[in-house]
Amino acid sequence: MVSQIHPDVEATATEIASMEIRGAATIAEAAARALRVQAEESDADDPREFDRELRRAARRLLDTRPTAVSLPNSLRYVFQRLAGDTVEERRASVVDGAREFCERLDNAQDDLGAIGANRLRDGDTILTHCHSTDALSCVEAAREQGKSLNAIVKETRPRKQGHITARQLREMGVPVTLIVDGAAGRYLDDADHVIVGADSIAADGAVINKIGTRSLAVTARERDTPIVVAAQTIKLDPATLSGHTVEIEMRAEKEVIGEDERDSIGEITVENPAFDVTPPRYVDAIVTERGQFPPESIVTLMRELFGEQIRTPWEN
Ligand code: RUB
Repeated sequence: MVSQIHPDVEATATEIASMEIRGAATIAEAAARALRVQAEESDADDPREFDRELRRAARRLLDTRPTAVSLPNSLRYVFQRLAGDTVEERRASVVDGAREFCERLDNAQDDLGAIGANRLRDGDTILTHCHSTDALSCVEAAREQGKSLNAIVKETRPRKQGHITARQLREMGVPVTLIVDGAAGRYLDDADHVIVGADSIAADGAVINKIGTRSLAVTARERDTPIVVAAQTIKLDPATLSGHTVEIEMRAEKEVIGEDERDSIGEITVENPAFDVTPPRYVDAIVTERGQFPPESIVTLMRELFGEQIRTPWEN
């Protein structure tokens, strides 16, 4: 019998690949929910078939975008709770595991926000890049504490996620100045903090985030503007403990330039890396739900949470 991937899993995978579902935490939550639907709707009649279906669904979800480690971490969390002798027991364990994962994700973001908010003072100006729910959670918590903040928001070419950030900051009552990416250097002197999210954090404390984060961090360091990375612990990449590097997603050329415009220029190469790596020396603090850490010490937390043995249960 060929194990079936549920249409909802297929739809979630398509939406992650096309970025209708995007951002590391949102992707993680969608993946856990998709695995739950796969389990709930499975009509496998023996546990081995049930597990085979789950593994296929997990591989389909993993096959979408390679950089955000929150995706494999979310699947790993659910698989670690897979238990029982019957299909019904195994189904229940996945449903509970996925529900627990989503609850923990929400709580972690709130806890992280409360910690990050302590760094922000009344009247401060933040400068943002891309759109990060973890970073915005810090702003939201600061607003709830009654602090007034201003924001300079980088547009974030080519997909302009800065527009999402601008809209959400406005909803929080934060005045926003939107700038093109190249203007960041000029506006850094007006900023008290650069605050960004992360897709993955390596064992050496390097931060993998939206392309442009690295040059922003380097310039911010030159101006002595602190750079804060807001990242729940599901952004910690346990595979980097054993020397694996994080794959940087290369996206379609057409996100950068339309075909007609490209043809009018002549023969050119277009490249569109979605993420870059910011070395730990440019980062002041990584704010997690477990506290804030200098990037160089994040490895201790990573070992505590994941151990040295990294399992990939979907490969069996
Ligand atoms: C999103 C991005 C975000 C991180 C963190 O990239 O780089 O900064 O994913 O987001 P993309 P969050 O738009 O290509 O997915 O804090 O919401 O997890």
